Amino acid sequence: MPTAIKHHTRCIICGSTDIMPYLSLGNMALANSFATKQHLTKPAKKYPLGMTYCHACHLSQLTHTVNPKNLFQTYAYFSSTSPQLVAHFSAYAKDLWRLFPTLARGLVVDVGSNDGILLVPLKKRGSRVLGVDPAKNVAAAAAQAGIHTMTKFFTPTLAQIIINKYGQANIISANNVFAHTPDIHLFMTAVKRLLCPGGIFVFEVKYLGDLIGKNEFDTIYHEHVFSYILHPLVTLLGKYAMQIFDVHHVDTHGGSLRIFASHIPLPFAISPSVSTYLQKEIRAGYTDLTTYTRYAQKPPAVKKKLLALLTSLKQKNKRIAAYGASAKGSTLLQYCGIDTNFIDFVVDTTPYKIGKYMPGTHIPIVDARQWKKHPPDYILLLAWNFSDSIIKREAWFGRRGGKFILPIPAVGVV
Ligand code: DWN
Repeated sequence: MPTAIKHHTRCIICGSTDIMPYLSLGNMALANSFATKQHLTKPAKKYPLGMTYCHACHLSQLTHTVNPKNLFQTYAYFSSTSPQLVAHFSAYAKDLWRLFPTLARGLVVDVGSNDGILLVPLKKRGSRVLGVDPAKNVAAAAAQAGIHTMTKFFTPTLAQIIINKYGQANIISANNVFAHTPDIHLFMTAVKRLLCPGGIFVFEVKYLGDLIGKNEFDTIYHEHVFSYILHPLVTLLGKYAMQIFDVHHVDTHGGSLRIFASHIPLPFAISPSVSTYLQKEIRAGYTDLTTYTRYAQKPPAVKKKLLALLTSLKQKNKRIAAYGASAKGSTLLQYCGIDTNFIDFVVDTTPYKIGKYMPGTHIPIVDARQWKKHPPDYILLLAWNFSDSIIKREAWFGRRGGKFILPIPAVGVV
């Protein structure tokens, strides 16, 4: 089995050795490594989880990265489990057809296509679509939805195979995968080869500006090799004679950027949004290490407040459960040391996760029926990014006196 973990002493994007660690969340089990019953007796493999800042290109990257073969060949996350995400990607497909109708009619390759959450609405609108995702179990769900997926990692070799069979792509999309790829240069070489002249490379990434601004430290886990601001992405694409020409903020996953790029010379005008974001990032201090070292004091404050709240509730014999067996939930629970001493179970609607146990803390994951049979007094919203819709859909719980605990951006009870 290839080496599981790699410690980085250089910036992966620009190669500088002038990188400085600024946050450590401790040793953690992989955020989507849900344990089965027979694994409960074995201690979970844990890896250091921390961030470094590059003084040269302003990139935040993990101190240690895990071999993607250990993370993505069977995957626990099915994007379409969350109705809000299905709606988001349906609107995304509509936007692509509205903004680039001629390109959208051609071949669209979605890298990290998961269960086809973007390709299904694109295909319905008339796009020729192809998925790329190494997770065979999730690709099988895409196939059920009528989407063909090449179950490989995205490499220049795979790009050539796609070109030989389908031709170059008019649009390459990559959503919640561009931050997951340690060998981002291999990925970019593949994009450069596969994207047709005049085509667009559009990708969504969790925005570090929101992570810092809204204290979303639980979105740091080993799958997220990079936590991006726009500055290092400009540097990265420039290395491949590509340029960003538009940036939109979107609400997914606590706040993300949707970024549009193409080959130089650009076939599109550069939107003012690009310089606006770059200037905002400088003003906000995101190109200055002190912003990150100052931010590093916030996670311990959340841990202290959340543990104090849960401890006081347990002292009053309150029953507490959690909602959303999310990757971010794995980070939050492990970092705060919250296990079955506090939380009886985690509710989730993902069939793959039900009956398994949270990574590292081994809290059982149950389906919605179970918690309705034995409702707790409090429910900790691990999927806080969907809190509005969850609280609305589970209003019955509030009506019977149940309370929701929101951990992020600040600990509170609603
Ligand atoms: O990059 C990634 C981000 C973008 O998505 C992946 N590495 C994995 C994933 O992270 P996550 O697991 O933190 O994402 P979610 O979408 O916040 O996870 C929500 C969890 O809650 C899922 O397991 C589905 C579940 N859920 C549910 O059971 N009922 C969600 C909703 C909205 C619901 O109503």
